[in-house]
Amino acid sequence: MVKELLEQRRLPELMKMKDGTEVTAENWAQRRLELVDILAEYQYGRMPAYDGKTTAVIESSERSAAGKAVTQRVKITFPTPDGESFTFPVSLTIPDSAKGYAPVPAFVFISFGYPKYYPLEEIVDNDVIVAEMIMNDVAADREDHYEGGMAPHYIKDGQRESDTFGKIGMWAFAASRVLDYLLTLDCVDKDRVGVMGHSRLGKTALWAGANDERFTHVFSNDSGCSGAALTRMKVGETFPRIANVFPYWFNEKMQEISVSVEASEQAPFDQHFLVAAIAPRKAYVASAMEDSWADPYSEYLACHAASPAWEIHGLDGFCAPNRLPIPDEEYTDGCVGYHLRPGTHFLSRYDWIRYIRFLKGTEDDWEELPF
Ligand code: GTR
Repeated sequence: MVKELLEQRRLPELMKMKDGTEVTAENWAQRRLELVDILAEYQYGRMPAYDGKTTAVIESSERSAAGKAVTQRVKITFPTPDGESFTFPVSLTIPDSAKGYAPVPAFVFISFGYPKYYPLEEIVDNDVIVAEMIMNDVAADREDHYEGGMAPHYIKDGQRESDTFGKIGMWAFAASRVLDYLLTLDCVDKDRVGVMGHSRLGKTALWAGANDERFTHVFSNDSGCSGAALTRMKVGETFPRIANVFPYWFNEKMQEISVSVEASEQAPFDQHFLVAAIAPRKAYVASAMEDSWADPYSEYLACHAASPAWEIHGLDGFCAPNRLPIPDEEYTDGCVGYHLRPGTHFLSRYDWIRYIRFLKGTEDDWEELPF
């Protein structure tokens, strides 16, 4: 059934190089770069080159999560191409347990900064570090003609080339700067560092993970259109709609492929390219049953369509049945995790708990997670 549903979507071929060569484990690294390049060209814009000189200052530190952790306010600074620098804050919570012998997993959580659900105590009880970065501290989530945040250091007078990045690219770039800092900390397990975001920030987490291979796990919560959901035959939000309402999230060329639904379905990529660009690392896509704007089935089918990118490495890709999912099902046996939460568009405790499990990876550690 899944095969037929995917055939109807007429997706661009994932497992062929641009020159037509079959994709194998040997040329995967090259194919991955092709995927990132095509997504940068048509949708998100290119990531600026970076020399790696990120610095951090701990501004304050306080006990948190009922006294089981410390939350630090850290100012992250990175040099910008105009010879200046840009600084943004991160809220970094380190459980006391991380001061033990073994380093612990960590999330870079790209956040709206207003109460979407953020279960700090559960995260801390499970010996996981979380670094929360708020999108508006990096670049405002509105049409500001690239005058605020990090944008003017990269874009002069609001004038962009067709492949200059937009806000999604900026938030993703900043997530990598948070990662620069986390990777300097002894308490962080470098083999388990995930990037996570909800909705527009789920799109951002996928793009951050596609670009930065140091993220070992990538979590997309209800990311929908131009996130994990296939564009071809998608229901709910479409490219013309998203490109019209949120042009500043994307590059300029996104407008050209978004003049109509037909034009967007002719684009030389679909969103399974984005999920696949995370291979052979771990990806997790989560949907909510009532989130028809994002389209849960188009997210689920994208996971199936991306799965060969893991299989060529001899890994299990997306281990899910040959049918559409029903609410409360989760598939986490392969390198691509998925769940379909009952309910609406939201980042809930239900979602977080499954992300913690997937990031930790070992069932022994799950005892304190009630569902
Ligand atoms: C909506 C947008 C979606 C999604 C959502 C969100 O307005 O159409 O693509 O990103 O916002 O971020 O909450």
